[in-house]
Amino acid sequence: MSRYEEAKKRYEALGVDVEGALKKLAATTISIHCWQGDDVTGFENADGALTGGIQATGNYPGKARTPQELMADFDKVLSLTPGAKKINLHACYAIFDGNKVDRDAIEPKHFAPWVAYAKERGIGIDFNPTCFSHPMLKNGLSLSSPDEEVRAFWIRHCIACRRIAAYFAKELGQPVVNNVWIPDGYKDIPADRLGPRMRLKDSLDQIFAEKLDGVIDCVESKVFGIGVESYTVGSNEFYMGYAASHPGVYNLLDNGHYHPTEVVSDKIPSLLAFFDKIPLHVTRPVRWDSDHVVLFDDETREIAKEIVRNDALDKVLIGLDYFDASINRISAWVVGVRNMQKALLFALLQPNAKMKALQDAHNFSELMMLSEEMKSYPFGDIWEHYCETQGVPAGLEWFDEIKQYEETVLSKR
Ligand code: RNT
Ligand code: ZN
Repeated sequence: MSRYEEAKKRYEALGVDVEGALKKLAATTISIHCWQGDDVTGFENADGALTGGIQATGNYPGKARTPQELMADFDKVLSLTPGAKKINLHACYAIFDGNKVDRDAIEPKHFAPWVAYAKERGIGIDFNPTCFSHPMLKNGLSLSSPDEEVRAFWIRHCIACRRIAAYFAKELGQPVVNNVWIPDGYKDIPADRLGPRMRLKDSLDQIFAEKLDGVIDCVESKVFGIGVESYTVGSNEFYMGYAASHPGVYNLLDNGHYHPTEVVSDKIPSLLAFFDKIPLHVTRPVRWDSDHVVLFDDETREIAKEIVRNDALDKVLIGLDYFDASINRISAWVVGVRNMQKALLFALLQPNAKMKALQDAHNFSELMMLSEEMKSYPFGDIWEHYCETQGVPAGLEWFDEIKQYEETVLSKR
């Protein structure tokens, strides 16, 4: 009997449907952020420097500098990760071919090469307005700015982005998550906390006014950022309230955007009581919103468990959001994508019905015993089998491809 067959038997003895789990996993789409490939710089400026609102740290050689390089790198990621995937783009990844326009004038045609890329690979696209790293981000403010010229610019940008998202949806025949995140906030204690939020609310109302097919509108909150330590306009309460009162707008949860002891795994089953969709940015905050590579750690597994045991694989839209410039970027991408999928598989292989029954019977002794014993069940054998059936490297050998690509491609950049 193969290791897979043996492992399968052990899980089945606990009532786990292993083949059903693998089918569900293969059908679950992970939206992979394009910005791990170039430290969130995009293609607008030749120098590729971030100028405000967001930071990346590290200078590992070989970052993608052109659409062609980013697409080639992303192909490597696709070839080393199992399961269904989408590519998540930011507006700053527009491809201008010499006719650059400003962000408030971008059009679907500037993303036509991405549509061709996605079509050829049979994958979907998600999208994000880029409200950072731009001269119109004045005093660190965009959609909440008291300067009406600034605020109008970013409203036009976000409207343009929704139309581009609708174009992706139409071209690719699948819904597109369009996520608004803004860096707006204040370093020191503000005198007016409501005014900026009322301006943001008005901006969002204008942005979402047009009805567009196939666009899943999202807003992403944050607790604080470097330089905006005292006040964030788009707080959790603000966007939760906005989403709750605007059907069709969803509150995107980034697990780096809360106080360090708050967990997104517990927010998922709270939101499931009220929303038919919960978009996620899965990341790894190290002491703060540091955007480290997603690991197979406790919280990633807890997030996966809440998705799986609440039968919410079709309601929770899983996106990744991290950017580590200090290590091989393709390796960073692949580790995080594989870990998200591993966490989902781990969750699918738990005797979830049995565990729920133990909770309802208030048998917390057995529940603790069972969940701890499950940690050393032969999960790796099922994972390796899954990778083989998906036609991707199962174990350590995927890193050989990274090393080879670094030697032949990345080191030449
Ligand atoms: C920033 C937010 C946001 C960005 C991306 C690039 O704190 O998490 O989602 O990381 O849009
Ligand atoms: Zn995020």
